[in-house]
Formats: sequence, structure tokens, C-alpha cells
Amino acid sequence: MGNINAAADLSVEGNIGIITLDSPPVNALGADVRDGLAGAVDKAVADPAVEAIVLICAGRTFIAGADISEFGKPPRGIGLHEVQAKIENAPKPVVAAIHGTALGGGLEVALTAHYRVAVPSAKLGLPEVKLGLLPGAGGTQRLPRIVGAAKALDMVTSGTPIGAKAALETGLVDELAPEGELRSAAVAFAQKIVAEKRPLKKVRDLEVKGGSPELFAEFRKANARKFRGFEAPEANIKCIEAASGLPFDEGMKRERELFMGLMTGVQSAAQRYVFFAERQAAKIPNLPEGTATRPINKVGVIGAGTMGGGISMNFLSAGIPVTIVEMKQDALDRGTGIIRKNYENTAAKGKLTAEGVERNMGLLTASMSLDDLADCDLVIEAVFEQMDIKKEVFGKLDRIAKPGAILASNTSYLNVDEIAAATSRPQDVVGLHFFSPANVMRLLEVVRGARTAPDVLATAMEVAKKIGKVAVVAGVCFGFIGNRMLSSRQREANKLILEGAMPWDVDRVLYDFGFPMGPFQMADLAGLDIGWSKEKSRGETLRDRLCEIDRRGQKNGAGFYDYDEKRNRTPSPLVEKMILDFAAEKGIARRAISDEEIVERCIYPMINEGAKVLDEGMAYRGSDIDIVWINGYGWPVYRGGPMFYGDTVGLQTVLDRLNHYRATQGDDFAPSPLLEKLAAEGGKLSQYAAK
Ligand code: T1G
Repeated sequence: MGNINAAADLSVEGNIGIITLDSPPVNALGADVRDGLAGAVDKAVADPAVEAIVLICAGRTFIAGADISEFGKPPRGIGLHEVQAKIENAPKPVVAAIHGTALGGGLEVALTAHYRVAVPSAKLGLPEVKLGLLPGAGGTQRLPRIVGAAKALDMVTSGTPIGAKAALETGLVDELAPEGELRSAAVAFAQKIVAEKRPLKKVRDLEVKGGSPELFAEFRKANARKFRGFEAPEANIKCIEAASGLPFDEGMKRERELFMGLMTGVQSAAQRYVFFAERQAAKIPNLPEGTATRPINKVGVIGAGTMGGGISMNFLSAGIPVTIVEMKQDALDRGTGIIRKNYENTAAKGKLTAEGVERNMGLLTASMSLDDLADCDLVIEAVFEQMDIKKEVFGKLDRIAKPGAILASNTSYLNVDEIAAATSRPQDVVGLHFFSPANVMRLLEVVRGARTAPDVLATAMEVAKKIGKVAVVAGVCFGFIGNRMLSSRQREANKLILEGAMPWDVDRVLYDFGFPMGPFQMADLAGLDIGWSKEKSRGETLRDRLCEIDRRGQKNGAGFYDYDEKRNRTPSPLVEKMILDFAAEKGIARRAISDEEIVERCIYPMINEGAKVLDEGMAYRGSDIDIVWINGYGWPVYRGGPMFYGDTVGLQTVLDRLNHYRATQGDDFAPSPLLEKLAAEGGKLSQYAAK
């Protein structure tokens, strides 16, 4: 293809030189693409027949950014800044023709062109902040010169792209081309600017509008909570400030300095790791060649409670019809009513049109008979977490569902093999563990039973992507991956508040670590009485005692914390006294507990449990475990996940601390053999993959 190199081609049509980049899958700016682009610009500039240049990409998208896989490796090929200088300083107009997504370095290249033409479906953005970075090829200096400081602040710190129509309104795009006619439209545009002798519009020569000190102060204040713990957002803000206050070249120096600071930091290494880890998780190793997925055109959901309703919404929002079944009319009406209410709330926030609400609701069929699931391609059970009830449901489903239907359980920890054994088709049974609220949380644990067929597993992963979930395959064990590791953190948190810490100490430390909230605030939010029964309660645990005095959590104004009418949370003196009395009753001599011990006691056993999960083959990869924790439990993405964090701390250090606590806390801290092996070999949990 390429007559410049494998990635770049230059053709001439009349007086227009057309540079076409073709480097699947996303035309990322790897060395070959940069070299090819530079060569093609040189050649087009040198050709007297060429009066203007169009830069376009083959495949599904315009350049989607620098090649992230090159980061951290020895530089190869021409630098991106040099390529951009050739474009911006070309003596002939350069028109960037954009389809798909012009992201990061891709948009930064387009910003050095003199004009930009895009199809309406195109998106333009600078998502580097999601990688713990900032646009390091002039994006923070050129973007505000077009869209203004306020819009640029929002775009670079959120990383959210804007559509081509919005880009046209802000001047980021000069003209929209009809879908499917980008090339011809861009060539016609180039011919027009030549005929009209339009100037070579350099973005760098424009002034930044609206960059006042008040803007930056207010922006920082308004986003402090959202950016808590992250380094990259502040660095991006500083760059937009520089663009507003310094000459272009000075601003570029400031951008470079801040970019390198992030590039060499742990947070960006973590966030770039997560980018690839999330895509790896979607891949099933050793899938038999030619495994085809089953079509999922109709879904059945059993149970219209919180989970059943949330699960249904995922499919409805993706345009897949759902039949939801409940045994009682009032429960069914309540469930479908909540689904509608949720959509109306989304519409009220402007994120869904009224037509969208009706479209989604129009795909929902409510029923009180399992027989109405007979034509579903996938049925998801979301009934009470009790094995006998689940077995009964699956036994009935076995008789009702059509051959080849996939039967899934939303169980959060029960044995999927046992459930499958209640049917005559265990090969069609899989676990689909949604996280509450199921229509919001991105994580889906896909639990493969011993007899789950490969095409069922592949279909589950495919449908997960279709409904916008991040799916991770888990093996059958208690709590699968996430909840199994969570239980070790919960155990230690409960012990720590008897040994000397208070709930608010543990919550503060884990909040500062980067979690959205600590375990005791989480317990109050979820409700302390979940799974608790007055009849059976014997006051053995602190939670029993709290529920026995009707401290059920945030919902009734008192749990581990006291809550005022605005739900503001304060440590409870009553609970503090209960804890002291309870510890004394247990003969526990309380002591001062450091923040460091809280982190080590809550996090290191999770790392150890993750190593056990890997060793038992309950997860394919260490990075899969990190994806579970980031997308299901709010693990701070800038720490990469428990496996990546263990590698960052150093596995030998983790091992030493586990053995230290084992002396006083017992075999809950006995290290996993895999952890010992990797520590001895200098291996990494985040790079580990089951054979
Ligand atoms: N570099 C390397 N590989 C990339 C890549 C990139 N920028 N983007 C995607 N891939 C791979 C990805 O790993 C996957 O590989 C395949 O392409 C399909 O991706 C100097 C420093 C473009 C919206 O952050 O947002 O520019 O798994 O599954 O869902 O200032 O990919 O098939 O082997 O995601 O259709 C800034 C990142 C970089 C954009 C397409 N750019 N990419 O989504 O496909 S830093 C980004 C995306 C930078 C400059 C700075 C998405 C997409 P595999 P996919 P998709």
C-alpha cells in the first residue's frame, strides 16, 4: 500500500497531494507511522504540482494517538514534534480529514494542520489524562487557542472527546463532510482554499480566550474531590494556565516539563497498564479455533428486584428486548416501575431523551410466568441468594428454555457447578455476576463452570461488551475473584477496630489510599442488617449488637456512624464505647495502631488472596484481578490494582510483612506459595498468566 513506507502513501489528484496513513488497528503514531508521515509531507511539499495537502487515514479511524505500547521503550524513528513542525510550517495548506476518533497525538497532529474537515460521526479529544498523562505534543497549547481556556480545561482534565458537530461550533473543525464522502469532500475543500488563496492558518498564532486566574481557581475548587489523589489533572490545568499566560514556545516548554514529570511517574505507569489490562481481560486464552458465539436477540431476567431490574436495564439500553419475570404482581409492578423511574431520572439529567425512555421501556415485557422465557436466547436468574431456590429455578428453566439458550445465574458467590447440575445442560450454564447497581457498575464477573461450553463463555464475553460491561472470567470458588479478596480485607478491618483502631480510623486510611469510601462507611451505606436476623442474632459480633439496638446504618440514621438529617456522618461516641466494652469483654488489650499497619493489614492479605486465586487458576491473569478491583470496588486506577500495587511495593516486602503479621495474627497471613515463588524469582503478579 504505502509508497512512502508500509504505513504511509502519497498520491496526487490534480493539484492536491493526498497522504493516506494505514496502520491497523487505530493508526497509532508508532515510529513507522511518524516516519511515513514525515516522508510523505516532505515529498508533497517538494512536488510543484501539489498546491495543498490532505491528510487522511485508512481503516476505521483517524490517528487515535501516540502508540502507547512504545512508551517506556528506547525511542525509535522521527519525533512527533518534528513531524508536527513539518506540517505546521509547510508552505502549502494542509487539511486533516477526520473520521472515527482523532485522539491524543492524533488530534495534536490535526491541530498542526491549517484546516480540519470531519464527518459528523467523528469524535475529537485529548484523553491522555486517562493514562495519567497530558497531551504532550502541543495539545495543551493549541487546543485552548481554538476552543478557549474553559472548554480546553474541561476536555483535557476529563479526557472526554467531543463530536464533530460540537467541534464545528467551537472552530476545532472547519467543515463537516457527508458520511462516507470524507476523502472527496476534503479534496474539494483543499481545492477551494487554494482557489480562494486562503491564508495558512496556524493555530499557534491564535490568542487564548478566557484564561483568567478566577477561572483556574474556581475550576480547581469545583473538581478537587473528583481529582483527589490523581497527579495528571493538576498538571493538565497547569498547562492550560501556561497557554493562557505565556508565549507559545514558553508554553510548549512548560508542557514538555510537566509531561515528562508524569511520564516517569508511577501513576501513569499504572494507568497505562490498566488500559491494556482491560483489553486483555476480554480475551479468553486457548479458546478452540473457530469457536462461534451464539446470537443473543432476546433476554429473560428472573427476579424484578434491585438486581433483576438493573440487569434488565443493561440490555434494554443496548436495544435488546427483555422479558422480566416475577412471581407476584406487586413485586413485578414495583420492579418495572423502578426501571422506568431510573430512565426518567437519566432523562432529567439530559442523558436520555423522552423518546429514548419510551424506546427502552417498549423493549420490556413483564410476566409472571417462566413459560414466557421459552424463546429467550439468554436467561439470567437474579433470585434470592439461596442454593435450593436457585436449583429449583434452574430445574424449571431446563424444562422451559429452548435448546441452545444460555442459562446464567447472577449469584455473587454460590457454586455455579452445583447450579448447573440442576439442569440437563450444564454446558449452557454460566455465572454472570453483576455488581450493584447493576445498570451502573462496569464490572461483570463471568463465572465459567467446569462444564461451561467454550462458545457459551465466548458469547458471555461478547454480550458483556455489547452492554458496556468490563468482563472478567472467574473460576468457581467462594466469592469468585472480587468478593473472595474483599473478605480478607473485611476480616482484618473488623479485627483492627477491636485491637485499637476505630472504624473512622480504618475508613480514613483507606479513603486516603484512594478508595471512594472505607469498609465501615460502606457497611453503613449498604445497611448493617443485610443478612442479619433478629431471631438468630446472639450478639456475637459488633454488627449483631449494632443491629440489636436498631443501628442499621445510614438508612435509619445510625450505624457505625451517627447521621444527621442531611446524612452527614460523624463518629459515634456510643459505638466507640460499644467497641471498647466489646474488646474488654473479649480480653483484648487495645493498643495504638498506625496508619501503615492499617494499610498493610487490609491490603496485603488481599494481594496474598489474589496470588492464591491465580495459583488455583480462578483467574487467567494477575491483570484480570486488577481489572476486577478497579471496576468493581473502586480501587484507585492510579495505583493499578492490588496485583500491580503489590509489584510496586515489592513482592519481597509484601512477603516479609505477611510473615511479620503471621506471628501475631496466625495463618490468615500464611503467604501463598505463588507469592513466595514470584518474590524469590523477582517475578510480578501483574504480569503473571496461568499456563
Ligand atoms: N496505542 C497503542 N495501541 C492502541 C491504542 C494506542 N493509542 N489505542 C488502541 N490501541 C489498541 C488496543 O490496545 C487494542 O489492541 C486495539 O487497538 C483496539 O482498541 C503524545 C502521549 C481508539 C477509542 O488514549 O481510546 O497520544 O487488544 O479495543 O473499543 O499527547 O482504543 O486489539 O490487541 O480500545 O474500538 C492517546 C486510546 C494516547 C486512545 C478505539 N490516545 N485508545 O476503541 O478498540 S497517548 C488514547 C482508545 C498520546 C500524545 C499522547 C480506543 C479507541 P488489541 P480497542 P475500540
